[in-house]
Amino acid sequence: MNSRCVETTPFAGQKPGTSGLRKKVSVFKQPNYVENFVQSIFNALEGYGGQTLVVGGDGRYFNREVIQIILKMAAANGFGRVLVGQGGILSTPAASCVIRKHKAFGGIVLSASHNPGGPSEDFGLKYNITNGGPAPEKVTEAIFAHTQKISEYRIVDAADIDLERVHATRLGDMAVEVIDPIADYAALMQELFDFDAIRGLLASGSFSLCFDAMHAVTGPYARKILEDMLGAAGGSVIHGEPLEDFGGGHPDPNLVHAHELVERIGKPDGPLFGAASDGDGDRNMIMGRGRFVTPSDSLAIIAANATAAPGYAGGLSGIARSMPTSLAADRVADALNIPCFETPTGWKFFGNLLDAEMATVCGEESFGTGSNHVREKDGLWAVLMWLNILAAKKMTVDEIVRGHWQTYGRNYYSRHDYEGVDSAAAEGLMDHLRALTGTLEGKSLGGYTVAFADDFAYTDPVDGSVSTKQGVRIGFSDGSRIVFRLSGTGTEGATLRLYVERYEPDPARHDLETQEALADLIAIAGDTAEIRARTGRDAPTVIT
Ligand code: G16
Repeated sequence: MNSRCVETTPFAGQKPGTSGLRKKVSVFKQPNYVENFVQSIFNALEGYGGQTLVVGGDGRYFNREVIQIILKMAAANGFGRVLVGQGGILSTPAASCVIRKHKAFGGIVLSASHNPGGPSEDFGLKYNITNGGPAPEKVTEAIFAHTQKISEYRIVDAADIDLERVHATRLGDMAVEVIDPIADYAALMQELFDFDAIRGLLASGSFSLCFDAMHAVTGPYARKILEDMLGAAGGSVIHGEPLEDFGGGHPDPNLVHAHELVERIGKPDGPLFGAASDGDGDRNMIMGRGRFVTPSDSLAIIAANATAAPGYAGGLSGIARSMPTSLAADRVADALNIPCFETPTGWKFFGNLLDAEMATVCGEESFGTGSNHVREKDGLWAVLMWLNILAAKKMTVDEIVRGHWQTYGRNYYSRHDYEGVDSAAAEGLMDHLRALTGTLEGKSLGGYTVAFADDFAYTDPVDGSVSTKQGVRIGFSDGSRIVFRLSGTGTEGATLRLYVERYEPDPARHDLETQEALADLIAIAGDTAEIRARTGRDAPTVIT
């Protein structure tokens, strides 16, 4: 088989963001664009000769074509074996599971997560390391450095591999195994959770669930695990067929985009439990009848009740949350007398803590929860954890949430996104806030006293690496916080994220409407950051 070196020149802007390289499909489709980035990944790695690479994606438009390119380049670069999901499919947590289980050198995951798919929408590509987790910053920086000086890439001339059936074949000297994308993941879930108890809950007749797969990758996983293995009624999984454009929808599991689920659960005879996941299956939204569970509360509640699941019966070593995630998990950690780590946004920052067994469960406000079972956040894992807790406690979602607030107090929490803002204006707003941080401490803003204000920086407790400029936080003396940062996953202009949180210990005040409860702080945030003047926006595009 002929292996060729192809001359190429660098593309500007192949810099991985919060989670890999995400761009419009039209950008990825430029000749050599994918090849340059994949070769730069390989150039940044050492010691992979003869080793195993895992490849799969969320099935979005362009997934199959890119997989064929990666297979041919992996063969030309000397990998010994590639495991690729049938149909080119692997959910992000399943890819992490396969990398770990088969002791692969690493993996390439194709996804733009919750961003829409299709010829005029988004595509993404990221590298995961041996522990199954997203490459840390030192690796992504090395990849970026290679993209800026690349002059050639290597590829074999060969026919495309048949991805549609599970089988083993070869590409030159490299073995290719097209694997069942669900089997390893489903087996892991069975080890972690009490499937008998969940089966009993689902068979009880008084319980019903609806899982919205949003025409994304989780559909086949959810059908297999929830319907086939656990006995949920046929049709419990909706939008279960993965489509290249997600049916034209926005595969982001929140109250805005998972509106059909929200409508179903709002009906008097609707399901008792509802959940949704995103394009690549790592995010989740949890609902019960009459109750939306914020991702921050979900993390805290999972941490407080995890021992109900056999895989966590021995207790947790610690909890980790991203900085903008609410402080609800910190209160659980205090009660359990375990540490709670505050990391920058991005699942990659949890990897070292999990590897060092300093944390067992992790979560982010951006609808991500997970544990040490893989090194990605995991949507179905969160759903199964909730079902396991519901089965063990024999309570409704609403009862569990209220009970949690009674014990720990409630952290009212909301995120306001201003999408598609002019990039220079957004950077200007952040610079303005950074300049203010040194001047705010002790001052009163709208009646709230500033306890601290800073630009969040993180020193990894395991390897000592430092990440700066991770978002501006303003904390008040009553425990309330406002946080500002720019998204690292958008593909058009800038997205300003404002995170607002207020702590309320008094159960008599746990039933306020969230935006009302936070109204003062939202106004303070708008004034302090000069959002209207600097962005020209009167209101956020999405509120979660
Ligand atoms: C990615 C990261 C998450 C992060 C999220 C939002 O999620 O893996 O850790 O919280 O982006 O990031 P940003 O606020 O920078 O847009 P996903 O699901 O998009 O891979």
